[in-house]
Amino acid sequence: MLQSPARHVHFIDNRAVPAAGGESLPVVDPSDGSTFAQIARGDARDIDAAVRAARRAFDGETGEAAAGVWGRTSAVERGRLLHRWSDLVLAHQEELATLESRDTGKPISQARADAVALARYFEFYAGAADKLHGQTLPYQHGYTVLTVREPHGVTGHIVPWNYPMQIFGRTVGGALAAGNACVVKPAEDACLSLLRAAELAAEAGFPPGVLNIVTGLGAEAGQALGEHPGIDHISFTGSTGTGRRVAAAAAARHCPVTLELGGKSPQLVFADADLDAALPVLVGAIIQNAGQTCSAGSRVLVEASVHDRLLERLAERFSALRAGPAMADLDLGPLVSRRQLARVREFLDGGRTSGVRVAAQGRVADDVPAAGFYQAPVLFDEVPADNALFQEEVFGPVLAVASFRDEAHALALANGTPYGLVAGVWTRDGARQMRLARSLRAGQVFVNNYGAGGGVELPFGGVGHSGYGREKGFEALYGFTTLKTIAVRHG
Ligand code: TXE
Repeated sequence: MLQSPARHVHFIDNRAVPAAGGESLPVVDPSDGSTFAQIARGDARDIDAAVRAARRAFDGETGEAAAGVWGRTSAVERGRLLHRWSDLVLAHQEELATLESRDTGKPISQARADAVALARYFEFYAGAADKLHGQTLPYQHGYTVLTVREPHGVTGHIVPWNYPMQIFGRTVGGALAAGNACVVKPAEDACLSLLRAAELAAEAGFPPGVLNIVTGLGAEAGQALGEHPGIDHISFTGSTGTGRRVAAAAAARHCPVTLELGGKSPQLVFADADLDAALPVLVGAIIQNAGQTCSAGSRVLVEASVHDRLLERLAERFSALRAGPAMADLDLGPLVSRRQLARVREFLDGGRTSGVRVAAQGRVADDVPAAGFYQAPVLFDEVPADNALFQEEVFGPVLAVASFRDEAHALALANGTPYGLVAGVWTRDGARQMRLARSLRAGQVFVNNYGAGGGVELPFGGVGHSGYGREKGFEALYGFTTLKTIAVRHG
């Protein structure tokens, strides 16, 4: 059964399933503030139904381990299914992009790129599924010892609203390739593209129960997923506070967790850097998705001798930036929700009242609907290291610039927040590139580039308040499996 365009319900056992409680939540278009659809308000009962469906798929009706339809599926078959799903996503790129763009407010061309990235994740993990293997280990005479990588079983996935398709792709793609059955709780602010993608999974041939989606509030459906005893692994992307709660709920039953919790990622610009190459990347890294990006380059640290030159050029670019409705496809769209807009404005007010100088500001286009959640980009200069704009994740189009004296000062500033997700280094000095790459506290370091275009193949995740565990690449597959050592004594 297909979802109706305006009333969306859960996706469990390859079927559209209404909420047990019969309640729904409004879906708001951030571009004009209007409610254009409803989603099911899931609770613990819906999560339980989804986990049971996933367990049946993985364990089978009788519950013996790895005896269900999915538990018996070969790696090559899992790869083929992911390939088919990838093709279907590409064939429905415009539909998925339109859904996500309206749901989140992101400019349509960015949503199109996200749909392509979703297909790419499935393509990557399709190819990886039958290349994930253990080893044989040298041991004493008379023994053969081997390791096998086994799926956890049923994995839970809590997805945020900023990049629903991309984050769903990286987490569910890896989990399915490794042989798990999945229960997904998307963010209440952005579910629609994922509900449609799940229908395409069924069309691709994934058996019932292998991929289930329950929508609803974090405190209800999300909390219930984190606490459910039938979940064997949880992958969470979101805020540090919620990540802590999810990890605590999982710890109560020793359930492993992967946490990706955002950051306050710096880009270090040295006097010898190619400023022409750096400039568009510095701006793009904070403006993409209106700054609502976990890996947003939200701090630019610049060597004092080139500070004025760089700032002038950044200010020129910031002044030219325009925010507008998703379909107008300007530099940035609205923020995802009224709540997120209020949160960002609080940071802006805090920055101004603490005396930080606004060096430049972009504009909201003249004709935007008054009820949309628009915020013009803001460039702050010489932000003190103890200011909230320097320390905390704003998650909006707000860039903090600060200058440094030398390499040691740059490193101290860069590492001077509790986060550690991504860092960028701009310099032509090869030895400095490597020194900094090794001493920056971050899960990814980019030299003379930033983000490497998303890099499906590149392990991603953080240290400190940015979380632990790795998404993307092969590394994610290791996280979605458990390693078993088998020692056979044969004499
Ligand atoms: O995040 P939450 P919010 C950061 C960003 C943003 C801030 C707040 O700084 O401004 O978080 O956003 C689900 N048990 N990031 O409030 O609460 C929720 O339904 C289980 C960075 O939206 O972390 C949603 O699906 N789940 C980040 C998901 O958690 C719960 C992306 C994320 O919501 C839950 C998003 C609970 N008790 C926000 N409470 C990144 N790393 O990119 C909520 N959820």
